[in-house]
Amino acid sequence: MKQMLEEIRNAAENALARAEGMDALEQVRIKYLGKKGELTAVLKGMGKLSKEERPVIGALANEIRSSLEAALDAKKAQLAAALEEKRLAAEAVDVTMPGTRRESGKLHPLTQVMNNIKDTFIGMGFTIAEGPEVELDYYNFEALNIPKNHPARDTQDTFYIDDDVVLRTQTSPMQVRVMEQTKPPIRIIAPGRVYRSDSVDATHSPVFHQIEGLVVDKGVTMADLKGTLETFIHALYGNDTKVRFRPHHFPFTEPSAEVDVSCFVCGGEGCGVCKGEGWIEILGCGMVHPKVLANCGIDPEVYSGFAFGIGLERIAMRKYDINDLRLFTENDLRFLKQF
Ligand code: 2NM
Repeated sequence: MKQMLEEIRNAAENALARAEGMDALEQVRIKYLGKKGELTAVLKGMGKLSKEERPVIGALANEIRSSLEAALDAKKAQLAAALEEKRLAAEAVDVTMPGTRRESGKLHPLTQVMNNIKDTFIGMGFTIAEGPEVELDYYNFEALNIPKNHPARDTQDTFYIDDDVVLRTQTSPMQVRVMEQTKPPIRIIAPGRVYRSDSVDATHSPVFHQIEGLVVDKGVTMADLKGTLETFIHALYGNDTKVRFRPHHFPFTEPSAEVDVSCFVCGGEGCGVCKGEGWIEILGCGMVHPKVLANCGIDPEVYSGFAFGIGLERIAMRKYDINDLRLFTENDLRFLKQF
């Protein structure tokens, strides 16, 4: 009996040593210490032993049981520690590894130029007025002193939704809306998309962008117009840029002018960019026509104002030396990444 017990101990210890995982360990426990286990079976047979033998064998059996239980617990703890170590190693993060770089996008060149121009005018105390791109004929033409028979109204030039509704051909209808609703002083810019019925080529597009400005107050003169636009142009092209006002005609301003800047490529000498002129046209402007003020409920005997219109695409094309309008809308990353 004693020998049997020692054999069980040996077999159990060997099995324990060989057990490689929690499942194997549990199998060992069941095999030797379980209800139907080998050690349990021996203990169950104790009844057949003599009075003298019983306590000796009993004590030995109990000693083996607790020693096996202890060994089992120790092995269990060892296995658990090994498993934990493995898990931690698998989860380890190498903080010295380079990260995966997320490429950031950037603003479209037209948006960048638009933001620059807006900032310049905001710096001069202007606020931004935005409004509908689908406009009433009244706001786009009639209120701006563009009569029914004016060539700008031809279906060749304007997109009509119906007889009274058009896609705005300029952002000035927004200025009419502001003048109708606001008592002067008014100092706004109206940036946004405008539409003309043009075919697409390098310099024409049926959709483009304008920034129009409007100032209305008592005593506003052409000198204010010139000072404001010179400040804007110097911010855009540098303080050395010369500015020239050339008489022109717009139905909504009187007098009207076009503004040229000294060529920023040759400085006025004459080159390919300015076509030998030394000057480049960049915007149109004028004193708001008294009829337009009156149409908007502003008394032209009390108030006067100036207005101007800037084509965004043209400015951006000059700034970045872009020779084809279509590049702005083709979404070619090779183009867009340059700005
Ligand atoms: C231009 C040129 C000159 C202009 C006029 C007005 C308004 F609403 F006040 F009458 N807004 N914008 C204007 C004047 C626009 O664009 C080349």
